[in-house]
Amino acid sequence: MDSYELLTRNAEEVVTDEEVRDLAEDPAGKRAYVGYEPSGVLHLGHLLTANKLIDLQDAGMEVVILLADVHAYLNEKGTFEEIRETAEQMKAQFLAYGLDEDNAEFVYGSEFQLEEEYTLDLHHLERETTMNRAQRAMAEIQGDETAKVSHLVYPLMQTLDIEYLDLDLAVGGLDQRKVHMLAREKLPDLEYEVRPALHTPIVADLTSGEGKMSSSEGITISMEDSTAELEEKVNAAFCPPTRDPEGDLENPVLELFEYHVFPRFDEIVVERPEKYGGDLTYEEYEALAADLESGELHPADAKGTLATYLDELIAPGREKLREIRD
Ligand code: NAL
Repeated sequence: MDSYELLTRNAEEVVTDEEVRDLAEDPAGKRAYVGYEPSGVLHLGHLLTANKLIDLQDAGMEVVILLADVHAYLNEKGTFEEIRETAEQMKAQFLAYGLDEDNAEFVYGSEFQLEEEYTLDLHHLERETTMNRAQRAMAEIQGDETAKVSHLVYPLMQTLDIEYLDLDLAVGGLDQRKVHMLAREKLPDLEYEVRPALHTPIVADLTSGEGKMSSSEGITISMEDSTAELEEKVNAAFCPPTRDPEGDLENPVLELFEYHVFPRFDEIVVERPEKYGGDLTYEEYEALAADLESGELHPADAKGTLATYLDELIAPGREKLREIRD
């Protein structure tokens, strides 16, 4: 796979394609970031962007993982001490998941976000941005509760971080796109450079295939799940025999194969007894999706296989969590 393909595979959107093509010409040593509000347990949403970080490392880039403690505080995720503690657990789980430690830098937001120069730049951005614009940038990140002033400061700080961490590429889920567009619009006002952004897809809700998978409502799969819990969740998932169900529905089982399993394994084996046709082996997502559509692969076999591979992916992190908690 060439660098451009590695950088962009499974990306829902790149802004702009031309800028990312330039980056792919010579990715060695360039820096990409993802930021996370610290939480004690990683779930599939985190792992989707982590898969992209692994692609970027494979292309020779350095990745910067911002443990966004101040942002989590602004978004009311706990006391500062609680957030700090969950950030350490988060870092341990990312490394267990397979990020290459030699090409990954973990940074706490509070290491630089409380400095005088940063604060003055932030106030400058506050003067340049309407409340309406900041609120819109934050709409998909914040919960449903009434916006506080902290929710307006949040996207402005995320904008500034792109400059302060000296990055060449901003990575995030599609829910981060409005912040990244705000950054592209506002950083030039402070005479800072515009950087390209890459957005990963948001996986559909596991049981309905509708809307987005979320850790706060509905079901997600996390590093905390036992093998049995994981199997139970996958077995209950919505999986029509098509990749394009009607209306606004998606096939979450296929999405998990595409975004979580195939990027991490060279080959997927569906184990079946001889009387049901014997084992099936796939090197590419497309072939598996086509077999599900044709009826060659039964949804129940697809789910069983998905659970097995997801379990293998989360097992090291699950083990790490146990160690930390004991
Ligand atoms: C991501 C988040 C917070 C701050 C950031 C700063 C720089 C780059 C990325 C960042 C978390 C993200 C979320 N907004 O919703 O999880």
